[in-house]
Amino acid sequence: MTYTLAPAAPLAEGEIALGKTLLQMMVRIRALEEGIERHFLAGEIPGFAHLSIGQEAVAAGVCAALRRDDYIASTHRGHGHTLAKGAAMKAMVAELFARSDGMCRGKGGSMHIADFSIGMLGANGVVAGGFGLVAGAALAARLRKTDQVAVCFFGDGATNRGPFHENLNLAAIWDLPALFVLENNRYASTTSTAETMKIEDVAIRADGYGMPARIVDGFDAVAVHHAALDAIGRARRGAGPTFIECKTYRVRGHYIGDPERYRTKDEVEAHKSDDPIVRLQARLAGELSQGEFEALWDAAKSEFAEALSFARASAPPETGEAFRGAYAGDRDPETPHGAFALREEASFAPFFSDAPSAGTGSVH
Ligand SMILES: Cc1ncc(C[n+]2csc(CCOP(=O)(O)OP(=O)(O)O)c2C)c(N)n1
Ligand SMILES: [Mg+2]
Repeated sequence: MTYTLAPAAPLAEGEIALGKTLLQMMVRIRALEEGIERHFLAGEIPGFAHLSIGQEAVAAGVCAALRRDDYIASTHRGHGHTLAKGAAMKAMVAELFARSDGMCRGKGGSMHIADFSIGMLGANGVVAGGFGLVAGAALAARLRKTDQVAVCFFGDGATNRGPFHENLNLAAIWDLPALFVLENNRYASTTSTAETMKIEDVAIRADGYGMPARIVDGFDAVAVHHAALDAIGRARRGAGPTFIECKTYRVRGHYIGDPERYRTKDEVEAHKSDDPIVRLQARLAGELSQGEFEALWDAAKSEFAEALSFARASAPPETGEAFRGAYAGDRDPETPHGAFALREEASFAPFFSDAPSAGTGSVH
């Protein structure tokens, strides 16, 4: 099977408002990540941080097609997905600063940030770690008979790992309400996909599982959004999962501080004109003045500045916080062993109505 990449169409008249919304989200993501970059380099953010600069159209386009109660699972490069799913920037920045007012009370950081209240199941330090979460969330939605949809964001590198194949197959045979969104930025850390795959379009892998796939221009937020809307509508109707390959490029290094010895400056430079913000601004030209565009930026920068003050004013977590949330159920951080007792007492409803009761909650 072959897939073609549809060229970007001019914005239809009815798409102006959508275009502005997507542009605003991409500007917020960019302002957040440029801020993260500055303060990481200043030594204020511990751990690692991976930026999605250049790839914002995917997060903005897909998440604008989702409801608050839909689910997403993200990657190690998840700031854009998290913000676009509806997270508060100040809770995100405080989390990256490892502070008690952070989204995960300072224990998750950039790579393990999560907010279940908005269906954000987590960024993930494990490459391909999101597939099982998404298949599970989609199966849960089906069994609970809700019409929620679960979206998995992942990179090209993740498609060479086992969980990709196992979960695509499961999602396909069970017609799960899932969407698999590949951000093909042509690199997995320092390795070009040309060295790890014999194929140009990863989308053909979906065909092996009987799952429909599409390839979209991942720099075009509107095109990504339309592809996501179709796929999400399909999933909600019970028609099963879809695979979307977004052709994109990461303009920054793999992580902040990456010396980038595996690609040339010219290659990166050549992609600058693909910038999804520049491209959408150009397409909105007659409808968005330079002043309005600058106002979008000013608002996003002020939002980051407020988030920064919030993070700096927040205290580091207490030591006992380390035990909170480690096991299912609520627990007293002073008596972490109580968590095991809670687990033994818990009894969960079986997954399938004809399955025997799981009793203690262990389902084999
Ligand atoms: C299971 C596993 N193997 C290796 C790593 C180290 N690692 C972190 S990011 C990364 C590259 C992932 O590439 P891709 O999936 O294309 O995502 P991208 O970084 O391009 O967004 C690797 C190999 C890891 N975190 N987890
Ligand atoms: Mg990649």
